[in-house]
Amino acid sequence: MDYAERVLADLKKKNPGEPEFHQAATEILRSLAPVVERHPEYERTALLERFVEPERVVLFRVPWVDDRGAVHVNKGYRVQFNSAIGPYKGGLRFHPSVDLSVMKFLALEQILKNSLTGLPIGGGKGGSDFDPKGKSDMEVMRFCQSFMAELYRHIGQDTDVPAGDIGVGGREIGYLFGEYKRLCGEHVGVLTGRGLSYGGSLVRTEATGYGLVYMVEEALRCRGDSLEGKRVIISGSGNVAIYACEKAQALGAKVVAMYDSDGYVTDMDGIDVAVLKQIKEVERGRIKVYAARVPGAEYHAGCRGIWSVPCDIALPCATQNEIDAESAALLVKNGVKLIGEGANMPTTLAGIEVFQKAGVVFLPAKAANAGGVATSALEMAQSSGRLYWTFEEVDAKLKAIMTGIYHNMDEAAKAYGVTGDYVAGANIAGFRKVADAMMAQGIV
Ligand code: NDP
Ligand code: 2IT
Repeated sequence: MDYAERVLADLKKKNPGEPEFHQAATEILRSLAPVVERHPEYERTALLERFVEPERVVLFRVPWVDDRGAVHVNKGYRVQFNSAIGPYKGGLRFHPSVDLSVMKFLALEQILKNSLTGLPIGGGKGGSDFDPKGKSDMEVMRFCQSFMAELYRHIGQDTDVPAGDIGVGGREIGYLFGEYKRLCGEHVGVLTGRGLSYGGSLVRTEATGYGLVYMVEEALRCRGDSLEGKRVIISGSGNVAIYACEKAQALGAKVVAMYDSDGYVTDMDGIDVAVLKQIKEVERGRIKVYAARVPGAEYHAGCRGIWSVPCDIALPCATQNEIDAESAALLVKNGVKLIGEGANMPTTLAGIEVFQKAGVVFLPAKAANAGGVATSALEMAQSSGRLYWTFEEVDAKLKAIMTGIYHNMDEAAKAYGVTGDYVAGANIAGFRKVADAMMAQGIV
């Protein structure tokens, strides 16, 4: 068995019951096999063994009181996975499905994603199994305050900088920041995705969705094509999905279907983004309402059916493993030409294989959704410099970063003889910088 396969087998044995972590590690380590073959010093210094073991995992309880006075206890996590190239950086996810496996897969992905941005940020992730759905603002605030009452001692602007993810948006970041400031007495850039009135950056809200579409646009441009007239499906209807929809349509595409965890809507005229934002951002409502408000739109219960809607491009922007081999085959049969992953690991390993065998252009999450964290790093730079850049300045930097990542992974794939395999290209390109930094820093 070669070095990468041995490390993978060992990882599975040492971390039982962590399927998402195994899945992410399998994809990454298999891509890295040819790299470690060219660098025997990596095996001598147990570089891969160190790379797949988090530097630190913080696990804590989060007690909070609901509006009726009942006490609840949730689990809190922060996985500080790798700080070779910069302070730990990565979002916080509040969702009932959060467990150690989910946290570790997200943090592992984040290491390579953050490296791909070219900016000095290490990899981390955190969150809780708390479900913000159906909770009042005051319940969410009390939960965030309790979460931060423990987390504050593990983070800092130069050590670990959390941000949002599923279930954590502007409202939650505000409550978390307020509590951090009260406990530490410091107004610093310890969280990103902050509001514009207290240190946030323009474009951070739009960044992941816009960045995804900038990469799609570049991939199409390199093939003599464009978004003009393309039919697009976007899963999810949260932060990433909304701004992917907005940008794709601004560039001439029609987004014909979107979903939330209850069901999906179709709108063959193209989703009305103003209505979508009103429902999702202002009312915090369900996607079903969209079909009731927009003539011609239809609602279908259950979200899996979305992949049966014919499209040229699919942008999964909700959660992990939304597209399995069966859904992938359906998309291929209906003519999909490009997949851009906005969510983290939305396609199963078998699903990826279906797309790649069919010659579909496949832009993997750690490259395609890196625009969010890249803009977070730009927010950190503005905080440290005590200054603000204009929307146009940040947007231009985001676009340059996304096209840069595309070419970086494209070239890495070519250099290793797997032209067009962007899964391998992204893993290799991201890993090279982390490996260099780890080698330079000794056995730590
Ligand atoms: P939001 O909480 O804003 O939106 C999440 C969306 O996905 C909602 O529509 C939600 O539906 C849906 N969803 C979540 N879980 C499930 C599920 N198990 N089944 C079906 N639908 C589900 O999160 P974001 O938009 O911020 O994040 C979406 C994805 O993008 C995640 O994978 C995240 O890790 C990734 N990402 C986010 C970045 C960011 O900057 N925010 C950056 C890079 C990646 P419902 O409301 O019904 O739960
Ligand atoms: O998955 C991700 O890259 C994010 N949720 C964004 C992380 C960040 O620190 O902005």
